[in-house]
Amino acid sequence: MTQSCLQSRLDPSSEKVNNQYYQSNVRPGGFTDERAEKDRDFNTTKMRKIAVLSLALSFILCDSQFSNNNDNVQGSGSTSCREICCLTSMSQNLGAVGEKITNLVEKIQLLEAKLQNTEKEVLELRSTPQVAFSAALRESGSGDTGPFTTATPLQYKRVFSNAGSNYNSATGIFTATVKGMYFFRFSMFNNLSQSPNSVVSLMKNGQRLTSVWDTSGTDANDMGSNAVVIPLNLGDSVYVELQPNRIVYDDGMNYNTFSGFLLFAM
Ligand SMILES: [Ca+2]
Repeated sequence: MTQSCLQSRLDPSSEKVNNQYYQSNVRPGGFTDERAEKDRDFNTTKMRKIAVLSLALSFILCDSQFSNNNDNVQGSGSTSCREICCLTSMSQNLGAVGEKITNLVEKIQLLEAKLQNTEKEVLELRSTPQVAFSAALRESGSGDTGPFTTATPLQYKRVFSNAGSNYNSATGIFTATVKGMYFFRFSMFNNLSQSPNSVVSLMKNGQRLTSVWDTSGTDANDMGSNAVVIPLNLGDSVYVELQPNRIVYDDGMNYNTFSGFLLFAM
């Protein structure tokens, strides 16, 4: 009975447990994961090797025990009793090894599932659109910009960054190529005159969002900023508009800036 038990552990038919385990991983479409099949063959081979080694070890241990017993009590006991004792010991060893292997296979399967989730998240992060830009008004030199008789988009020429190339320094206009939620910020420095005359507005598709204003008082060197978080569709445009007959000043200090970036796609 013990031998048949051992044979069943070494017999390929004993893979039923493993087969059931892997069949649970058959995908909804009815296709078995090829990788899981390879892993199963690999684990089965390993289990066989471990079982054979355990069997050999059990024989050695058992033989050693019998030698000691024979030294102490010569002539006592029969051959059949020694065999039963030996097989019982082997069966216990194999049972313990089998349990450990089962636990290891479960842990490996769990780690594989976690790794697959991590790989999926990395791919999703890599596929996230990257949109961000920042620019200052003047590329070089100093002086006023304006006045113009009509509202005019300010062309921020000194581009610090333009990931995604959605900002056009030739027009001063940001055009969305990704539908999503965006952050925009701009700053304004007045015209350095004793009578300030500066008004700029942040515009979306020709509609005013926010403004910075300095047209009264006797002080100069004032500046301010404003910002928005807005949703944009494909093709929406955002820019900073200098209002009619207004002026802004800038130089190498880069007081007037226009920046924006995609918060998340929608
Ligand atoms: Ca002022």
